[in-house]
Amino acid sequence: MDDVIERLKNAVINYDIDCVKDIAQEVLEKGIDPIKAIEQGLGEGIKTVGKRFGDGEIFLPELIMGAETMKTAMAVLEPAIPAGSPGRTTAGKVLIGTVLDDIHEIGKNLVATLLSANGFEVVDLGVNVPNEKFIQSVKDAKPNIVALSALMTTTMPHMAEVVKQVSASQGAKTMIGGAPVTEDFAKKIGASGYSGDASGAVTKAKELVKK
Ligand code: B12
Repeated sequence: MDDVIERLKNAVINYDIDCVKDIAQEVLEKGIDPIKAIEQGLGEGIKTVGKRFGDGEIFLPELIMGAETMKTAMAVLEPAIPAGSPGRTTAGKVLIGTVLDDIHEIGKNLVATLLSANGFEVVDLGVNVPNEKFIQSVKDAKPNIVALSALMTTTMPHMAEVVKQVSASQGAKTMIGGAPVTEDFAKKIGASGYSGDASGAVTKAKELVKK
């Protein structure tokens, strides 16, 4: 792995918020793909922090510091993600949000950024989105795809409810993701698509708009 990506990962693990911005700048100066740096550097770092939190080795303040460190670097790297060719027709419209009672936004934002960069029009409803808001927004915005993110096993059931209602109304295709979400769960609740990462979400979205 590139030394700079390794340093990005370690900055998140060590909550090194002072240095992380400079390391992210270095990524861009060296011409390293920002998506690779986000996924292999920041993403791997935050997974380590999450595991330590889950194992009881660290507590909420440290978890928050790890997330803030990641967000600081994302603010530098995300704008550098190459956009699709300007002026071309949109690849489709995606309504995205994190489900009710869930405030995790980093993965959802990354998916939204990559979708936009690949020519999709993205309507981002934010986090902690009530099921009814998703349903109403499908009616208002008429997206091709509704993309739902959940990071907690306790909030995944909201996905099932939104998918059920959107499918029943045949208003749009549905795509789900987030760390605890699996392909099996997606099939079980009848979602049209699933991906375990942001690049895969773009591939899946392209497939779904063609269907
Ligand atoms: C960062 C983080 C936080 C931050 C969130 C900051 C923010 N602004 O988003 C803070 C500190 C605020 C936080 C709070 C909490 N957290 Co937290 N958090 C995490 C952590 C460490 C990383 C999540 C993350 O950002 N990952 C990086 C991104 C890039 O990855 P990702 O989200 O998985 O997204 C990728 C894919 O999943 C996919 N994807 C994501 N969304 C979508 C959507 C679609 C449509 C598709 C196709 C793909 C896709 O693409 C993304 C890019 O590759 C995880 C641990 C983990 N392993 O996930 C715990 C974790 C999710 N948190 C957890 C918990 C318990 C909490 C708290 C309840 C803690 C507390 N006691 O208060 C609160 C929750 C509050 C709430 N109501 O939501 C638990 C959940 C356990 C469970 N029940 O399932 C975890 C698993 C930690 C653990 N091991 O215990 N958390």
